Amino acid sequence: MAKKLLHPIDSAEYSAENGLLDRRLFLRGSALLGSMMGYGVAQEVAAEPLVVQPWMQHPGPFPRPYDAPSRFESEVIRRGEPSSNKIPELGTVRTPIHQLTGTMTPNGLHYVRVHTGVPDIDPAQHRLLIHGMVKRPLVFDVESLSRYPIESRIHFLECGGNSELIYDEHPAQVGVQRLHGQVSCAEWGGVPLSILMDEAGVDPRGKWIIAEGADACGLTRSIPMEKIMKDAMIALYQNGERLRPSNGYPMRLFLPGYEGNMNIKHVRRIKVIDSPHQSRDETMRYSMMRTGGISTQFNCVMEAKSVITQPAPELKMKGPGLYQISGLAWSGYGHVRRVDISADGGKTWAQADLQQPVRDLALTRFRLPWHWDGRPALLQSRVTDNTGYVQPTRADMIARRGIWANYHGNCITTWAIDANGEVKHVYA
Ligand SMILES: Nc1nc2c(c(=O)[nH]1)N[C@H]1C(S)=C(S)[C@@H](COP(=O)(O)O)O[C@H]1N2
Ligand SMILES: [Mo]
Repeated sequence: MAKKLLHPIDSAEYSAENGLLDRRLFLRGSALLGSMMGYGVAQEVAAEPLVVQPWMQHPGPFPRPYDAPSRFESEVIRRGEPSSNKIPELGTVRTPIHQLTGTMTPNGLHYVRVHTGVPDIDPAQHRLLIHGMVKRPLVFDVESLSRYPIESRIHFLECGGNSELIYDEHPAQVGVQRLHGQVSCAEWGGVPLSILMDEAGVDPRGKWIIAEGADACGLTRSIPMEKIMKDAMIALYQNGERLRPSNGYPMRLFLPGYEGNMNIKHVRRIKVIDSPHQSRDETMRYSMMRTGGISTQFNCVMEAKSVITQPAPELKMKGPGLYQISGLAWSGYGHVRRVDISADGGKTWAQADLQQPVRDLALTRFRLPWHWDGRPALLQSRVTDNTGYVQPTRADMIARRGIWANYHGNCITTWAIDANGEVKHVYA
């Protein structure tokens, strides 16, 4: 049922093969755009069609004290499963990134990785101890911490195991939520940890800290002192309200750009030490097996990555015509400098528009208009960050790391669109 465009698109508006258009086309809001959108999206009407609906005939209820999404949005949810049916409290729920736009993750949809479920912590009973190689061991509670200067910063958080399926030999037939949904972005409010460390008086030989959570798993990770003094935070707030229980209530360690696992939730103890502790989560887990049997530890920084979230396998194309390709890009090294999009499996590239402002260590939204002619296409996105790091192809990533690395899968993802508009994960 392919209709014809009322006005054919000027060839000058195309920026790469297979229908990728100029990134400024939507901004111009031209008559051309109107005629293109008219192509099967809006309905043309002959007479006034609006009806007086039941909700216009009676007042609705008074607003609830704490609101929840419309009941018609009940499919916009985190999805996930326990990692093993022997341990039902260990698992992950992922953010529905294909159903969101912009850059911020609503608190109820922030991804969650838990090793022993979500603890029910009474903030009045919770304490944070700073000790070890310090002059003055200190203990804080929520109230005393709240008297320190609070800062708010917008940052992404990504699990080191996000996108682990990208290492599989065959492309996993899952959607973008399952494949890449262990990344979220929020405005984290809290106390810069350097202030508390200075008050405790760190021994110059104290080059690392070990942080411990108050949940049953006793998760512990070693973190270099340099990072702690640079931009680490004890976060108390998430998008303006107190942290959600599953994201670390009442306080968590937040390390901008660092592997999710190191961001200890429900943090209760920070001990200054002189060398890494070699805890379970930095030896058995979160170390990366490389080709030749070498394993690397403390792969702290989440490298640059991008992913197209619309279209995605969960979102079937609705017939040929004009689309907006949209997605997320980020880098633990700094900020996104540019994102390029290909519709022909990486042969030709068009520069995407970046939602402003582009922030350091935060999710960045990219968008590009696309005229899909209804024929098969291979969509890819590729980010370049401000340090010049370019997101690798899958082949490059595997060549560098081997197939057993499991963590930090940050290569380019390919979505294959077939003539029926189905979107499928493939390797290009
Ligand atoms: N105390 C504690 N901290 C934790 C975890 C945990 O299970 N317990 N999970 C870690 C992992 S693996 C990740 S990816 C992040 C996830 O943070 P989120 O659940 O708020 O998204 O928290 C980390 N910190
Ligand atoms: Mo994680």
